[in-house]
Amino acid sequence: MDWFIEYYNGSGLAVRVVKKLAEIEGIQKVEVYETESLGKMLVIDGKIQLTEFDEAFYHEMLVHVPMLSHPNPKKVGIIGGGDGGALREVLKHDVSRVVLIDIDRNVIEFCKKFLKIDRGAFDDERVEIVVSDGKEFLKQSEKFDVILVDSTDPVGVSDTLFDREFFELARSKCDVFCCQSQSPLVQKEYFKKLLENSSVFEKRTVFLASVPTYPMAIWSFILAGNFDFAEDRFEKIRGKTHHYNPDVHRAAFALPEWMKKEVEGCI
Ligand code: SPD
Repeated sequence: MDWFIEYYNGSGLAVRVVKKLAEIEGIQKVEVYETESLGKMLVIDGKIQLTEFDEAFYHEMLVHVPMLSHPNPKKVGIIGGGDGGALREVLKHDVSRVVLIDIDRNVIEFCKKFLKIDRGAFDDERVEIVVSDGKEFLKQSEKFDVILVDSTDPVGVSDTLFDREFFELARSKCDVFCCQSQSPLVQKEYFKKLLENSSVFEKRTVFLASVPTYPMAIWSFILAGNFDFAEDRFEKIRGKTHHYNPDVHRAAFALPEWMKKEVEGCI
């Protein structure tokens, strides 16, 4: 058995792999592995995007925190998220239309075939899939109640989803916005760039989640726009989540001292 190792700044995570199930190289290198203890694992351009073991930790926080911070989300845009995990979670809500915009068709096709974490979400009649750059799509798109950004790291094809122009567009196209904002421990420069660029939203904040297979296991998200936690709406999804609940939602906004210092002056 081999080890898959993802390196960060002088440290990393080693995962024992049983076998590689598939690999394709197009605009990104996409790999799916069977691992010894974390289930299937999706890797894009050498970075772990998800494992079956902990993908719910990430996807449920990315989705349910903003979805329960909007009074009645019906139309949702997901930028990135070609693996279908965020899509699966959005469909647990009473939505009428979800548009998933991913730049890489290979990710969608591969995940549908080898990963299957969408659990049928790609075939739901409320869903439209668009293969496009997210920023270009937003320039001509309809308005959404909620926009979620489920991207890879901001190197390569995701780059355009991290600049100021993207945040300005997103602000004009939704009421509530949420993006993954990288590791606040080992990817500080990306995190700060996102904090700065998201300042185009009058109101925004940061929350955290533990995602064991992401760099240093602590992941950050930015929530922006006209958000307000409507806790009573949790009743509609009670029993359907693995990780998310209202206590976890509230706790996610409690920032440790070292992090408060990081965001000081930005929020
Ligand atoms: N380096 C890990 C970046 C992970 C953020 N995106 C994950 C996509 C999973 N849907």
